[in-house]
Order: sequence, then structure tokens, then C-alpha cells
Amino acid sequence: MSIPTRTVRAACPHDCPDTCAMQVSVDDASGRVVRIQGRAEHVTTHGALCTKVSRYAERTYHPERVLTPLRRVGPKGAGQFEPATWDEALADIAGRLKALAARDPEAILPYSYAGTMGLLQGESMSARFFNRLGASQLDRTICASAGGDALAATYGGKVGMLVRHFAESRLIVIWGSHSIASNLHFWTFAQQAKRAGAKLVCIDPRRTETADKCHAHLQLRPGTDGALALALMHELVANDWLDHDYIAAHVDAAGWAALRERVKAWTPERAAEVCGLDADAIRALARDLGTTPQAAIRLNYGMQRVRGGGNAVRLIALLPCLTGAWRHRAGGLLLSSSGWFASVRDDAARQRPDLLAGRRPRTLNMSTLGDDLLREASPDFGPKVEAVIVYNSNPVAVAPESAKVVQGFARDDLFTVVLEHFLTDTADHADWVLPATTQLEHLDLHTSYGHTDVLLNEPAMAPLGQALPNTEIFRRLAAAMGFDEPCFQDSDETLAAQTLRGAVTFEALKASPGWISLPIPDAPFADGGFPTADGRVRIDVPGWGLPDFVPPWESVASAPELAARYPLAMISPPARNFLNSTFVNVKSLRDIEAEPVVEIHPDDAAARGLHDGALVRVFNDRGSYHCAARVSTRARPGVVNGLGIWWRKLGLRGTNVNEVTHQKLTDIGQAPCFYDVLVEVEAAA
Ligand SMILES: Nc1nc2c(c(=O)[nH]1)N[C@H]1C(S)=C(S)[C@@H](COP(=O)(O)OP(=O)(O)OC[C@H]3O[C@@H](n4cnc5c(=O)[nH]c(N)nc54)[C@H](O)[C@@H]3O)O[C@H]1N2
Ligand SMILES: Nc1nc2c(c(=O)[nH]1)N[C@H]1C(S)=C(S)[C@@H](COP(=O)(O)OP(=O)(O)OC[C@H]3O[C@@H](n4cnc5c(=O)[nH]c(N)nc54)[C@H](O)[C@@H]3O)O[C@H]1N2
Ligand SMILES: [Mo]
Repeated sequence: MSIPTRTVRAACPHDCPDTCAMQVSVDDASGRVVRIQGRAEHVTTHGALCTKVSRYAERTYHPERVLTPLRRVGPKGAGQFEPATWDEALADIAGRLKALAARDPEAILPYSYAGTMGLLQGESMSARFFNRLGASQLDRTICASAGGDALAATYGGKVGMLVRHFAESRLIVIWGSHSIASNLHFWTFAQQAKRAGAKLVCIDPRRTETADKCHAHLQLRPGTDGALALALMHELVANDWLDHDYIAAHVDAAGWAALRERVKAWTPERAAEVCGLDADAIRALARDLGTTPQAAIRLNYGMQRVRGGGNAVRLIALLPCLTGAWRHRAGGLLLSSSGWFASVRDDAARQRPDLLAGRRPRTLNMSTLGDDLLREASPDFGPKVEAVIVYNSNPVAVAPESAKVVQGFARDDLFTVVLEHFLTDTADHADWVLPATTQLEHLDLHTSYGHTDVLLNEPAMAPLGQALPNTEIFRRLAAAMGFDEPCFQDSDETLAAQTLRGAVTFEALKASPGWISLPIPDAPFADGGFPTADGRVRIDVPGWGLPDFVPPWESVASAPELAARYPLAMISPPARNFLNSTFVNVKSLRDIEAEPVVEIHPDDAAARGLHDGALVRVFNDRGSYHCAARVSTRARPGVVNGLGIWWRKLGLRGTNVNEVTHQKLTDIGQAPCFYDVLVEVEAAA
């Protein structure tokens, strides 16, 4: 047996709060990666990887990896390509982009998200390229901007508790998160707390495996979290479970005086009606929050994918400020930790907004891609989108209202370039597919939105075939375009050095075990000091006013006429063994998920004559998709759970759950409302 002789420090690149520290073992003789493990010494990773990422080598060595540039030879969407050389690809792409840019560079749109969360293979050389070009800018809203903007307005930044301190909490409220599936390494700390006697409460319309393991589950209607938060405040006030000293010292006084009036009307009975909960369950939760020191909330992004998601986050974020839970390091709230990295990340040095040279291109919202690809030029829109360059994202599968997204990408007059590992649904629509490296094949740096460490990812193996890092692809494209600024020659090492500053430098990271923890106080807001202008938590936000309950776009209560035709609310949280649409093509993982499913409550199934396993059609005016019915009390009556996000071509009849989602946006942050949807379900013909 050959013994691996080399280990490489790595970081998990996926869009997940855990950002694990990994160790990659490489067989020295063959140069092949033979094993990927979690680093035992890294506190949050603690030696454990999820099922998906422990199979990362299977993904890298997948026989269907794209390993040469591919030129389209069939109709758009057919996925028919022929191999080409890099020189041919770059010359053709540069020629097309130059011609467009000569007319109007804003006709060119970058489209990317967090396929890798790496600071280098994400927005570094790519951002320089599009800034220099003067292309349209992209507002990256598809995941977290409702909650993120709300949190930043309330606390002054995307900051919160340190995740490891949840292990000491006495009460943990898991709010809008299926932690076991999507934040596994937080769950480990929650388990420690549970073993030490803590109470765990889950707030989720779906009875997830996480909910099963909590002491209480508030199975509310989707999009009603704001009403619940208002009723909790009502109870905190009514029972005087308030930390008056903390409020006086650290909370926006006028805002609280006004909000305190508003919550008077939000009795538990009123919220119970809106949320579909039992008023006593709301009272019990308020009592727990108001009387347990070391009460912690793990808020997550699942609850903000609805019209009122931003306001709900503003309200929930206030709860630990009213009870003074922040006084203890195991109390408070964590939605995102990404704001803690502001002092060590030099985004301007990495992305070079100065290359815009005074131009101010329009910004398009990535969540309305379907509409925007179908728009003609107009004075308020600007030029028609004539080219899209996609990297680190699979919009045909993940963007809302797929029918329009597909129709847009099918346009014969749209020039599409996709940097990818695989022929995804989006790559199938490309004029050119360019082979990108995976995390095992390139250098990168990572910060996190769930913990507070900066991680190093060293390349473990040579790139397969002709694959290149995103950075190198944009470097070569810049050269082909004739961009001669010296910053387009910066190597990945140079980019890495430019990216970090202050307490964490690239040199220090290279000399570290593979990560450096930010120096953050144990109980960061015990004495207030929120990163707002005056250090106080903000309730009344200029331009927004006081936070309030904002009802869903689509629900039985808020859209009764629509609900007469489409009576079921649908949410579409991720399937556990996929990461968004990544890993759907890894057979061992797809085999665990077996087929796309919609969970439906036994009463709703019976009313429609559906049995478990039946092939069903889920539909509304926007579209329909096929999947198997899973009759289960994991679904609330009146709510169906369409687990995502399948590749269309690997699902049933070439569609997925985003056929029925819409492009209306959240109250704050211009984000999509994936979990704010009405549908009907019927047996499929
Ligand atoms: N295995 C796995 N892990 C992932 C991902 C994945 O696809 N697969 N995705 C990653 C990404 S991109 C992200 S953004 C994070 C997301 O991580 P989280 O923010 O934790 O989101 P989800 O796990 O999607 O959890 C969403 C939960 O919210 C519930 N939910 C839906 N609507 C509502 C509502 O109106 N109110 C409340 N209270 N709950 C609601 C859903 O039923 C679901 O259980 O996870 C990351 N981790
Ligand atoms: N209905 C519904 N829709 C949703 C959601 C939902 O819960 N329900 N969740 C939403 C959320 S939270 C998010 S974050 C978005 C996610 O949407 P996306 O960001 O599009 O995420 P993925 O589907 O994982 O696609 C990422 C792609 O990037 C590629 N990739 C990975 N690394 C690299 C690299 O280094 N270079 C290049 N060139 N490519 C790379 C992968 O192969 C993969 O195809 O989806 C959203 N869509
Ligand atoms: Mo996300």
C-alpha cells in the first residue's frame, strides 16, 4: 500500500457558515489526492467534515469534469460542445466583448455568487476585470442581503456571538435554520449545551431533523416570524422581563419608546392567529428568553427569504438587547460573523474599484435575472443585456422563476460564457464553457460567516486537464482585451498578500497551522459598544422607521384570491446532501437523496388523493415541476416543502423547484422570496 507522504492545509470553499479547516493527503508518487479530513485542532471543525465535503475528491476527479475550453455547436441549452484551445476561446471571447464594449460596456453582465467563498477565486481578478471594462455591476442579493442589511442596520455590522460559546448557553433558540443539515458544526456546540442541561427550541415551518432533537418546536407559518417576535416583546414588556440598565445604556432610546408602544397590540393571541401557533407556546418561549441568563439565538438565513424577512431580522435582533442577554458570552445572537473581518480584509486593494475611473455603471440585481435578460433597452433600464459571464454560480437552477431565466439564457442574441467544473444547467446554455479548477487545485484565502478565523487553502495537486483558476482565466482575458494595467499581472500569491492587512497577513497565515483567529472579546457587547455610529443598537432606522411585521407576498391571509387557486404555501429549503445545486451530480450523494421530493402533510395529501411516493405536479401561474410526494408530518398542514436544489436535467422532466418561485423582493436588501410562494399539488398525468 502506498503511504501518503504529503499533507496540505486546506479550507472548505462552500457556501456554508462552517468554513471548515481541512487536511488533504496527497500520494507523493502519483500526485493524487487520496484523502480529505477535517482538522482536529481547529475548534469549530474539530476533525469532522460533512458527508458532502468528505467526498470532495470524488467531485474533483469526477469523470464529467470539464477539462478543456468548450465551444457550443448545438442549440442553446442542448449542451452540445466541441473542445477548443485556450487561445481560440480567449481570442473569440475578447473579440465579442470588445465589440460590445465599444458600443456600451454595460451591455455586459458578470453573474457570480458563492460557488466558492474564496476571496481570490471569488471577486478578485474578476472584479478588476469588470471594473476596468465598465461592465454592469451585480448586486449579489440571492442569499443573505435581507437579513444581512437588517442586521447591519441594527447592530452596525454583521457581527454576533462567537459560535463556540453556544456550548455554554442555557437556552438556545434555533430560528429559521436546519442546523444539522446546513450548519453542522454549530450543532455540535448546541449538543454540548443540551447534554449540560440547556433547553433547545426550534422555530421552523418544517419539522426538520433539527426540530426533532429540540425540546420545543414552534412550527409557524412561513413569513410570520416578525409577528412572533413582536408578541415575544409584548410578553417581555408585560412581565417586565427587561434589562432596564442595559436598554438605557445601549439601546436607541426614542426607538425603544416608540416600539414599546407598538408591541402593546401584539398579544400572544394575535400573533398565534397570524403564525398558526398556540398562544401558550409563545408565552412559554417569552418566559424562557426573559428569565434564562445565557439565552442565545442562532438566527439563520432560512427565515429571511420572505417579503418581511428584513423587518423580522430587525425585530429578532432586538430580543437579546432587551433582555440583556449580551452581558454573558453565552448569550446574545448570531446571524452572521462576516462583519468581524472588516479590519483584516482590504477589499479595495483586491477588487480595485478605482479601475472604474469615475464611471458609474448601472447595477443589476442578481435575483431578477429572469426579467432582466428579457428586457429591451430603455432609458431607465439602460442597454439590453447582450453578454453574461457566469462564474461560481448556476443561475438556471438557483435563480427564481426559472421559466424566465431559461428563456433569457436561450436567447440567440445573448453571448454567454460560463466558467465551471461541470456542464451544469447554466453551462448547457453557454457559447463558451471555460474549465475552472477546484479547491484542491488552486490557492485561496477564506473568511467565514459562522466563525471568526481566517483560513488558508493551499493547492494540493496540479490542475487536471487544461483547467485554470478563475483568477488566471480573468488574467488571460484581461491580456486578450489589451488591458495593460500592472494589476492584471498580479499572481495569486500577490493577490493574497494584497487581500489581508492588519492583524492577519498572508505571511502570518502561511506560517500558521492553516488559520488565524481574529482577536475578538469573549462577550463582545457585554458593555454595549455596538459598531453603530453612537455605539447603541438602532431601532428607528432613518428611511425605514420602526421595525414591524410585514406579511408575505403570497399567503392565505395576505393574498386570499390567489390562495383560492393555489392554497398551499411552499418553502424550498436545501436537501441535506446537496449544497444549493452543487453536488447534485455526485452520484453517491444524489443516490442518498434519490429523487426530488415535496413533503406534504397527510391531511393535505388525503384531500388530493395523493399517496406517499406518488408522482406529482407542483404548480402555479408561473410554472410547474414534477417530483415525488412524501406524505409526512415534516410538513405543516397548508405548507409543502419542496427540497432543493436539483439540477433540472437530473430531476424529473427537466424542471426544478424554481419553476414556481417568483422575482418579487424582500422589504429590505432587495433579496428573493424563495419561501414566500403559493402553489397547488396534484397527481401527475
Ligand atoms: N447541506 C447543506 N448545507 C447548506 C446549504 C445547502 O444547500 N445544503 N446551503 C448553504 C447556504 S447557501 C446557506 S445560505 C445556508 C442556509 O442555512 P440556514 O439559514 O440555516 O438555512 P436552511 O438550512 O436553508 O434553513 C432554512 C430553514 O428555515 C426554514 N424556514 C423556511 N421558511 C421559514 C420561515 O418563514 N420562518 C422560519 N422561522 N423558518 C423558515 C426551513 O424550513 C429550513 O428548515 O446553509 C448553507 N449550508
Ligand atoms: N428555491 C430555492 N432557490 C434557492 C435557494 C433556496 O433555498 N430555494 N437558496 C438560494 C441560496 S441561499 C443561494 S446562496 C443560491 C446559491 O446559488 P449558487 O451560488 O449558484 O450556488 P450553487 O448552486 O452551489 O452553484 C455554484 C456553482 O459554482 C461552481 N463552482 C464552485 N467553485 C468554483 C470555482 O472555483 N470556479 C468556478 N468557475 N466555478 C465554481 C460549482 O460547480 C457550481 O455549479 O441559491 C439560491 N436559490
Ligand atoms: Mo445561501
